[in-house]
Amino acid sequence: MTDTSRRSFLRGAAISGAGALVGGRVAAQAAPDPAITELQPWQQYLGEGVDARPYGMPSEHEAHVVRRDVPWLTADPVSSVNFTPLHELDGIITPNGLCFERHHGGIAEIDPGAYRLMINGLVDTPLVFTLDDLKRFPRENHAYFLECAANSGMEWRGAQLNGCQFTHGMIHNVMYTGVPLRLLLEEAGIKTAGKWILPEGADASAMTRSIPLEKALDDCLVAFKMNGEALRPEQGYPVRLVVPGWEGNMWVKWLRRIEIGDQPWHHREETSKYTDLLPDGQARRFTWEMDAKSVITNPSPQAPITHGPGPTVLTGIAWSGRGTIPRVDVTLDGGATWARARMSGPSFDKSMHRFYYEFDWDGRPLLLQSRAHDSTGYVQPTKDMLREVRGENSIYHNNGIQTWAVNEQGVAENVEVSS
Ligand SMILES: Nc1nc2c(c(=O)[nH]1)N[C@H]1C(S)=C(S)[C@@H](COP(=O)(O)O)O[C@H]1N2
Ligand SMILES: [Mo]
Repeated sequence: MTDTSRRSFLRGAAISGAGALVGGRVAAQAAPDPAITELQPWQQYLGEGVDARPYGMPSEHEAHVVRRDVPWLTADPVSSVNFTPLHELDGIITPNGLCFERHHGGIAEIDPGAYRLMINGLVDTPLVFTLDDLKRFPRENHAYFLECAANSGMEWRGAQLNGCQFTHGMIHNVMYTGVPLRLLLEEAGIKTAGKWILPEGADASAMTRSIPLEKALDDCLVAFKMNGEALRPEQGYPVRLVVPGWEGNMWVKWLRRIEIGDQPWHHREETSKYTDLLPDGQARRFTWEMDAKSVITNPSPQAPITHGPGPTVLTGIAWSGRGTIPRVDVTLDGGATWARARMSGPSFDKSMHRFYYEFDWDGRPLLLQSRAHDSTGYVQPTKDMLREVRGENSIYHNNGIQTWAVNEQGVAENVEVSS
């Protein structure tokens, strides 16, 4: 190594404090690093013992990693939504305390001893199950994403909210344990005329949605565990309906009753809400499946590039209500050139997928986008392509490609680049 190259190498190391990235590797420090040479406070006391934290919480240094709401979106927090901090997470599982919440009448606090699930309507034998009764049926474990159909709904007419937490955070991905709904329906015996089910929530909003019997018998779960532990009150404790791949609104929380009928009920949440007005004045309805979608979570407006030019890790999530995600493409230049991202982590049906793209940032502005391909061959559309078909009046089911503009400082912003 020549003298000059050695000097610039050392300068690089000194500036970054904890060791500079040189050719992708962390170089040793030039000057003594007090984080190494000084005795740190936590080396000088005995820490708290094993029972100090009977239910563990994240480090105090992670206190900023929380669900957040957008106060002006809704008039009252009991009928509102907050958002999963996607830019702080990795892998595919959403921790229970960070799953976004959407309530129409606040959180019902149910005494599990007084919990009952009724099955009535077009059945041979109307049944009532306690929580203990449900736990005597064979259970299954599945990781599924739940996405509110209104996710990205504020972005239809152009870029609006500055952060993937707010543009895409009405999603969580959880490992559920539950009883296949099919087993409970078989226990009651569906009459030949029975073609639809109406799950109903025990909260003050008494959430109800019509679901075709075919889906109910296929893969719906009556779930009582999330990521191994009891459902959180926010997510429907003690029991919620899991409707894989379909819009979050149908995943009735605090599930108290399932009625079987011969036709849909046309309730509020499937007429005035969760429908989209098309340009010709007709409304799309019963749009249950969530189309393939993806978003880059880092870098993003809440997670700028802070390390300057050089090796950079781009990551994000992708999902489809119709299957798995075998492929995600990313572009750094607003769609002029695309590269294939690296998928990492389990690829489950109707579950979140994680992708990475490592690149050497030259410090020039970037226009970042990701594009998901699902196992049916469907490719995530641009926002312009969506608007061509759907017009400008939609709120729900916006799965268009998201763009983040990154400037020379690494600051990222929500913009729209679409064609
Ligand atoms: N009983 C009941 N179930 C409900 C709701 C509700 O308000 N009450 N909200 C629905 C909507 S619109 C969505 S998007 C999901 C949100 O689930 P989460 O709060 O676990 O994120 O629950 C659905 N199930
Ligand atoms: Mo929703």
